Amino acid sequence: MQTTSYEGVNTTGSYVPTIKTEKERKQKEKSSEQLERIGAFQELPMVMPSVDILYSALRKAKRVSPTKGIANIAKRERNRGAKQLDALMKELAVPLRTYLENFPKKNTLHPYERSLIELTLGDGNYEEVLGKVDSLRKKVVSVGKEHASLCAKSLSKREAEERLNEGMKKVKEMFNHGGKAVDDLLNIAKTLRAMPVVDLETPTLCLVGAPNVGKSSLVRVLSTGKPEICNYPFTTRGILMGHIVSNYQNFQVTDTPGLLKRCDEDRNNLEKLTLAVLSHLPTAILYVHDLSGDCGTSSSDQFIIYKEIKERFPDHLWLDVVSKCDLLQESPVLFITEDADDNDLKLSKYRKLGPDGALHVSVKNEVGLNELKVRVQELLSSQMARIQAQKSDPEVGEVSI
Ligand SMILES: Nc1nc2c(ncn2[C@@H]2O[C@H](COP(=O)(O)OP(=O)(O)O)[C@@H](O)[C@H]2O)c(=O)[nH]1
Ligand SMILES: [Mg+2]
Repeated sequence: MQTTSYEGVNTTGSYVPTIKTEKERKQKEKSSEQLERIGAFQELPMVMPSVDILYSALRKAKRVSPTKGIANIAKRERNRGAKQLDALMKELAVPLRTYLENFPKKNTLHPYERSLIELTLGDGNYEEVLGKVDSLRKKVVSVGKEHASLCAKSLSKREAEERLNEGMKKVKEMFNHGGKAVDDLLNIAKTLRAMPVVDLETPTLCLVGAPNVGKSSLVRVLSTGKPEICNYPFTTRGILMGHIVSNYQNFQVTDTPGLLKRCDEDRNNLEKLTLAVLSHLPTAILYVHDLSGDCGTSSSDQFIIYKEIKERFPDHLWLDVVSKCDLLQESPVLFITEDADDNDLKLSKYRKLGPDGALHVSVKNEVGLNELKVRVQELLSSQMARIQAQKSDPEVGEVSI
């Protein structure tokens, strides 16, 4: 079955109707299921420091008394010892099991959250720490059981006491030794919980482009209030997040860290964050081009990055903006590293005007800003229509530009 795309608002003049194949349709459906599932970081359990878990478990275990009615002192003592060791084992193992059950498996997370985990904690670290907590739990259970059963076999009061003390000591040592995994888990939860919250149902405009092209300045201009600074834990530079309120509708506008011309393997976490946002979140793109020579990335490099991103995200709603037009001169700026490339017509056109249909703006001289706001408004309204169509019926969510 093939579904023809719904014709959304065309903001760049480059609208091409697309035909969706069955496979693409299924992918879309999958992504609409995921639409509901973001927000796992805010639901992570509160993890107690390992020393607190240990001391609380020891305290509780020591309060356990022997079963009533055992007259024989030796029997009573070994009953007490076995019960206390069993209690200690449970008091330690149960919280660990609860954590393991409530920290989601990475493959069940929304792909955006999965990327954030990788960018923040490093590849494989999340699973590794959870694995260590699980092996600590298993050790607690086996060592606890072993000593409880040894204690239950004691022949005298004294032996039972000794076995109890020895068991307590062993479990304590082992927990002290492996407790770092629990503390690592606590820190992971803290870090992930502090991550900026993303709302998949609020249309978001993402500013994309090379560094210093004027993205943050435009976020400030487009925001109706004062933009907040979002801090992702792996970057010291905050990312601006603003809100646009119009006709009682609320939109978001956000910066992404600048992209440089290089291959994916060489990209730093900031660039990877930009790609994760574009790959996994339903955002509209406002692509910023600085052709004035002011940003430090040559026009030809910007053109290459632009073409790559455009090719990579063909389904995103898109608007091109040439920034800092107050600085633009008659003849385009050429970096020393660049060739004149007179034969490349597309590039020489890009150097002068940016991509076809790009809006020229200047934050400094307030040129083009009103038109930009109107165009952004249109873009976000189409984004809203997409989100709602996808939400109410994934089949109708076949929207593409
Ligand atoms: N002349 C001029 N400078 C601008 C304009 N917009 C931004 N800038 C300057 O360009 C630099 C980089 O801007 P910024 O918004 O931080 O860029 P970002 O790195 O893409 O977020 C800053 O020094 C801004 O003041 C503009 O319209 N005209
Ligand atoms: Mg910036």
